Amino acid sequence: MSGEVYLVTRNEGKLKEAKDILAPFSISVKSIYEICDIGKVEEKGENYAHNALLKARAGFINTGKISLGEDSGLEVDYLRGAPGLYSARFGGENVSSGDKISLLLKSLQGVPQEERTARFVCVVALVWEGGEEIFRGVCEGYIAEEPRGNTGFGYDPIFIFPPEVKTFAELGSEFKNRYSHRSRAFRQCAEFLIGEVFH
Ligand code: ITT
Repeated sequence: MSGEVYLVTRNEGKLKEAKDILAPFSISVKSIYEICDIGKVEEKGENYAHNALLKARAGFINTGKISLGEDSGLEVDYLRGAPGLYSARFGGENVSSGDKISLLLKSLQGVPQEERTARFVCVVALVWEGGEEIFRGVCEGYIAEEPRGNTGFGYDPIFIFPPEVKTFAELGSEFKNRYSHRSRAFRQCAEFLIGEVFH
């Protein structure tokens, strides 16, 4: 491995994807919670970048390790960008992914395909002794009429990737990790780490 970074997340789906995306760069990703219980980082920011930075800074301040924070969300155009920044809390705290999906589909009932456009956004913040950097990835698609597929996490069963006309949950992790918002953000981060951070 060329280096090791710590991701500040409690989301197992994100952690697994980050590990798989960075493995080909020989970068090992571990959860910060494996080495330090830094508690829950409040997402008080007004945008993805701010929230991602709050997480990464909490990791670095508590451990001194190269820390990554990631904030992501699903923006649905018909809902004027909702749930967006509040994707994890859509419908309330502790609502299951299945219930979030049902709620989202209900708010799009009867809306035709051309108005169901949406995008996944992922912002990764890197904090290390040399400074702070931000990387952003976007994946455009649209929202399915009903859930399909059983891989991935969160909204994957209702997010259709247009070139394949299949949901991320149908396409599987290998495919998703090639084209997703998270893949786009983390790969930029990997290139920066290799070029500027690891010595
Ligand atoms: P951490 O803050 O601990 O990292 P979280 O799940 O609370 O975990 P976010 O605040 O960034 O993370 O919320 C992002 C939510 O957006 C996430 O819980 C999913 O519901 C959704 N989401 C983000 N990326 C996704 C993806 O690749 N597939 C499906 N849903 C995704």
